[in-house]
Amino acid sequence: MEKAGLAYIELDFELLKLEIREMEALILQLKSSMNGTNAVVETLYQEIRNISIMVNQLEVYDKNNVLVIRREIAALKEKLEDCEKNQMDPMPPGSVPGNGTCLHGPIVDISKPLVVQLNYNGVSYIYGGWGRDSLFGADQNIHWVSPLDTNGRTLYYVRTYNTYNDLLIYNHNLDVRVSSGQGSGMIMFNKSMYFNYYSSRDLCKYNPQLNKIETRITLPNAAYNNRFSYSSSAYQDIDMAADEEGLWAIYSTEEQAGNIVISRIDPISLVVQKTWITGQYKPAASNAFMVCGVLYVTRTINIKTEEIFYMYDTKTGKEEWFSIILEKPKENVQSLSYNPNDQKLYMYNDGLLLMYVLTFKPPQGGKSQI
Ligand SMILES: [Ca+2]
Repeated sequence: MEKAGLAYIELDFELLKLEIREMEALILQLKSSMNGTNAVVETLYQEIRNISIMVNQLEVYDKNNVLVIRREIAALKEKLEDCEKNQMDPMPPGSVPGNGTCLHGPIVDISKPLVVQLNYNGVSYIYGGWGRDSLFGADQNIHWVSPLDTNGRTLYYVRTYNTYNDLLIYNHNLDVRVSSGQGSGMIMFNKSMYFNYYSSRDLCKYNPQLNKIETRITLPNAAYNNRFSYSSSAYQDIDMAADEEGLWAIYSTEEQAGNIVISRIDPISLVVQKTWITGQYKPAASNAFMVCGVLYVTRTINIKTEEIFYMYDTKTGKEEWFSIILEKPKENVQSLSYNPNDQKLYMYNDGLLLMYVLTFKPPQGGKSQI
């Protein structure tokens, strides 16, 4: 499916619409053949409707994103085919739905860290971030690494690699100089880097291909300049995050007395769409990330151990305290981000690039939602 998707060079929205209409017909057929409702089919139905809306919007606003849509359509088609094959039991009991879906429960476990490599600048560059494109459906071959200046504050460079193997042998594709970001809260989303602009409460959308800031806008009331950063990383007042539901900013304000504030951000305009207030003091946390609209917060236990200890669900407004332990080879967590494409966490740990695999609670305590 992927190869077929990539072969579409020209924008052919009529063909895309035709494919979506075919998928809609198939999913309706599947729905009517089921006895009662089925969570997988219902979600697929919703996803197909969403992509139909997205295609119409893209046709008007952003034709360059057709490849992302093609990948999503390819992924949806595969899911549809799986659904057809397993019509009687699309999700066996105890299984956890795949990447990009939010049918599962919260995080219940985390792997040991995979130490991918030391950042390309070496051991002195202990601050920074890294990862892959966190837009669901984005090209996952591209890897980005962004060590901050040794002052622990200034973001000057973002490096990208075309493949994981290129990353491993430091065979880089592109170095761009950003003028300038602040802190290690940067993230790549739909090929752009999003970060806090230097010495301001502004958010930036930076296009590495064009080497320019495309959008810069103030994040209203956000504290900045190391006012409410995390416990082990300075100047990360604004921590950008992405999950299955889009782009987020994790930060704080004077009004909330340093407690974590979450805002959902429009990826094009950077305008705040909605804001949630949590009861967790940000400087007491070491970092945070979003999964399926749920904020997860970490804190330091000791120099070898972190703990995911707090979650806040933006759908219900409920917060919860719990404990999942993370091992770390070095003392300080400089950045921690989730990628909905592989359901992994990416950590920049005093210059080391680490990866963790998350395990989620199966839906409804391990039973299929048939
Ligand atoms: Ca983070």
